[in-house]
Amino acid sequence: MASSSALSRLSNLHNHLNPTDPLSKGVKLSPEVTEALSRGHAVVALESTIISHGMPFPKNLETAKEVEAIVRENGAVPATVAILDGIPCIGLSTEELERLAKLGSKSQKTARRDIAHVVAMRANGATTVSATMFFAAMVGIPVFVTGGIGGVHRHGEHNHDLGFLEISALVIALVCFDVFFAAMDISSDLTELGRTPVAVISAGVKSILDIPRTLEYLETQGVCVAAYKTHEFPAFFTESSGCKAIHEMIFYFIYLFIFDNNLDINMKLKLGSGILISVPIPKEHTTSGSLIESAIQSALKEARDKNIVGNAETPFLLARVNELTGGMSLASNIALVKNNALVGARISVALAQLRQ
Ligand code: PSU
Ligand code: MN
Repeated sequence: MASSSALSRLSNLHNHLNPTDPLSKGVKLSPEVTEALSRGHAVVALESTIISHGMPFPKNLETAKEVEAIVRENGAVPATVAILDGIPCIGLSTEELERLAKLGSKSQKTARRDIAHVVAMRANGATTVSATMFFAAMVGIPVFVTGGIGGVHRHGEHNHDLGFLEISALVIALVCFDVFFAAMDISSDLTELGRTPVAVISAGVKSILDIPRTLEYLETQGVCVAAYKTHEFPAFFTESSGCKAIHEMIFYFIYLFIFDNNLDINMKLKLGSGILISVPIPKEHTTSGSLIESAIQSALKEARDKNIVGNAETPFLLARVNELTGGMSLASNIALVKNNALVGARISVALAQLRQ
């Protein structure tokens, strides 16, 4: 039989999961987001790992505020998502945004798998793409803007159950040829796109990742991948990845997406999957491809030398690439996030008008 203290802890948790929540779903919506959703106005979800783990303070706060301002200027309401003191918040006040930006990596990077734990611990969690999509879908926000999504990490295909001979070959390869065999690390952003009907606007996938395999995996997950004004899938810092956007959806697709009500059809048919709309970085902010590539190679080598793996790898690589490019990659990152916010806000407004 459960002890009374265990029961009282459970009931505390129950109360904790039902804050002043109009939807009684264990989440707190800002008054502005509540009103916009109830009136059917455009709302754009924004993630918070990019604030806490993706950029240094105070640039992170400045960027988060500017991104929210761009969404507003273009007629939509921004809904930055984060878990504060264990409460999933959808739409942050300026004070909450500041708190999160200052917490930086002291907040827990929160993907889907981490949500329940962060809530139970009443901790502060910055949501990644997967967790932000989850909360956006829960409250009915169909459009979500980010910088870049996670993907399939490089060299994951070499992950086997190794026998003695294979291990010996691996050691020789490591020592003599500096060849690295990594764990099979596939971001939960990709599986979330396969199971959650939200349109995600991003600048594609960083080349710290294996882009062709990321696209293959998105196909496996049944995710519609579109590219904005181009046939090519962008590589975050650069416009080209050498890979085609799977459906070769060019500019007009955005309009098809809106006017054919692609997302609504997606929902009516209960496809259940998300849509990835990749927007290339504006030309004037492209970082030199070769500079980025050599910085990525050095950062990847450092990560494996220091044995930085799992969810620590992406933040480490982002920070190192920025240092190695003398801050150029951060400037590009900020520029592309703002551009994505502009595109996402417009899509969200058009979608809301269509639904009126
Ligand atoms: N890529 C970026 N910037 C980021 C991230 C990815 O260019 O800030 C963050 C996003 O929150 C993304 C997460 O959802 O990293 C993916 O982490 P992982 O690779 O551990 O799944
Ligand atoms: Mn991972």
